[in-house]
Amino acid sequence: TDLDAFITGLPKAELHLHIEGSLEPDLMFALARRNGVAIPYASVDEVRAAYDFGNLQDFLDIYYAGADVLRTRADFRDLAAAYFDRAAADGVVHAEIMFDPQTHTARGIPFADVIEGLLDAMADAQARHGMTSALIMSFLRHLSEEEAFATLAQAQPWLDHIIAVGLDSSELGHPPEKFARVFAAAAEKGLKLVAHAGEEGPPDYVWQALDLLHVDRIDHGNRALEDGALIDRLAAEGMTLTVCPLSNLKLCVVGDLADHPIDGMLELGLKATVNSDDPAYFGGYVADNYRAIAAARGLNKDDLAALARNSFTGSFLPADAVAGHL
Ligand code: ES4
Ligand code: ZN
Repeated sequence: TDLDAFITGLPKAELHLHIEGSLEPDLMFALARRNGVAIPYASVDEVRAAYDFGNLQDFLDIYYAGADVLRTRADFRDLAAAYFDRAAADGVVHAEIMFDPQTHTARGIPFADVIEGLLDAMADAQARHGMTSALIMSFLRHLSEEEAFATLAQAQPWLDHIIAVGLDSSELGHPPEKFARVFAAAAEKGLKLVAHAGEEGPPDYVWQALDLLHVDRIDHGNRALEDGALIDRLAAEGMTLTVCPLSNLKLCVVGDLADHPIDGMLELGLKATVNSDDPAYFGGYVADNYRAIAAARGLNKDDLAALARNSFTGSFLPADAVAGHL
């Protein structure tokens, strides 16, 4: 349709994407074969049938198991190359992608192999698609502060290739305050800061991300809408929220996309953006997310253009590059 073509043709930045969450079942099988890794599925259909989640933890258990097929620098390159190809086809011109080094270093995969494979694919995406990209190194919040500090130390030789640190994995019981010191250390090294907050966790976790972590963006932020003072704070600061509609549906953060708050966020003056989170697990890439939310909430072209504009103003691109995309 006309709106489909408008969405695909709209230049967009993707700001919330876990590269491990872009592992499609067919690549999972190919890498399992290439690396001689056993996987608990007989077919791609069986994999897809397993992607029925009641909450965030249900998803994370399957997501970490799937990541076990990723072993070599070439695996990380192939994973990211497949994502960049799909993103380019969706009209993404800039992508800030998260990776979870601890998921891999805990299995004995060298940090160097993970990041060098991703950097290979990023250079290739620039060459083949003219796409710019940046890396966000995410700490797993179910692990300790000490382990996050060790990961930051391992990243030291590549800090010029990392734009920001992030915070992901099991939110409930692992508040932002647990990582205040490691985020301060990252900021001192010149890194930007983002954190998942208010996906399943309460508004207090969003306050903590702002006041204790001093984040530059909030990933998700849905539950901030429960707190009027927090809404006012986010709006006054012009804080970007990286919202993920199909993720919210699959993880039961919303019961139905028809009840999704994306347009409500815009009306409240919040800088909401649309992102795919873990597209191989949640049923679609970024254009699918724009299409789904447009259909469910009756968004028009102006709304969609505002969301895309927010994706550039909320990005970590230099000001002249942002201006070039507006
Ligand atoms: C994630 Cl949707 C989501 N939430 C928290 N942590 C994550 N890691 C990958 N996807
Ligand atoms: Zn996420």
